[in-house]
Amino acid sequence: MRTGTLMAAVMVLALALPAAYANGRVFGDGSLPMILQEFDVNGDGVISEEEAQAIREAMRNRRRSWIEQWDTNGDGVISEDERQAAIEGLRQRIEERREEHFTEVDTDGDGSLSLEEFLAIPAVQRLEEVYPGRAEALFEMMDENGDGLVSREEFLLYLKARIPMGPGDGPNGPNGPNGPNGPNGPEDPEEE
Ligand SMILES: [Ca+2]
Ligand SMILES: [Ca+2]
Ligand SMILES: [Ca+2]
Repeated sequence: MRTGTLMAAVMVLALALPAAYANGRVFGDGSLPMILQEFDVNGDGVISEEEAQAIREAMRNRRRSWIEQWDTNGDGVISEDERQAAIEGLRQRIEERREEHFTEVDTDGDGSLSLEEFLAIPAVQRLEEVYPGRAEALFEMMDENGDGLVSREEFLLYLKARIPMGPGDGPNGPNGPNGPNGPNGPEDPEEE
């Protein structure tokens, strides 16, 4: 049931989050989840009532602008077709971002990633720092046909299969849970 997912996620964000984190409540180990950090204006690690209001406001605006975007015929209702179109649009955007990401990391522009190019990706370097040896194993996993290179297709295929939520892995793609791609990974196992 993909159709309800988008709206459901928006509703959850709009309603549940601010309520849960209002009143100066501290999250988990005391650090705020990323989505809330940007609202922790004074940086004390706690969402004050005032900051919680700002969150609610931002969520409302976001939700409104999404609805405006989806309701292409302007009747104030998101029809099934409009919902599908919105999801399709998001899917395309995600794929475009992934394509761009590949182009960025394929530094010699030959259309495939060498191991060196792969290891030069900042996110991969971070992975390697935390789990030494992991990056190379990952590269081999992505290299489906085992020719020692990760082609554009192999790269995209891998992202599609492993990271359905979106290109938060991209250097410029902080995958804010508020990103419209968040609740709408192109892959929804229930539907396939
Ligand atoms: Ca409509
Ligand atoms: Ca290359
Ligand atoms: Ca390959």
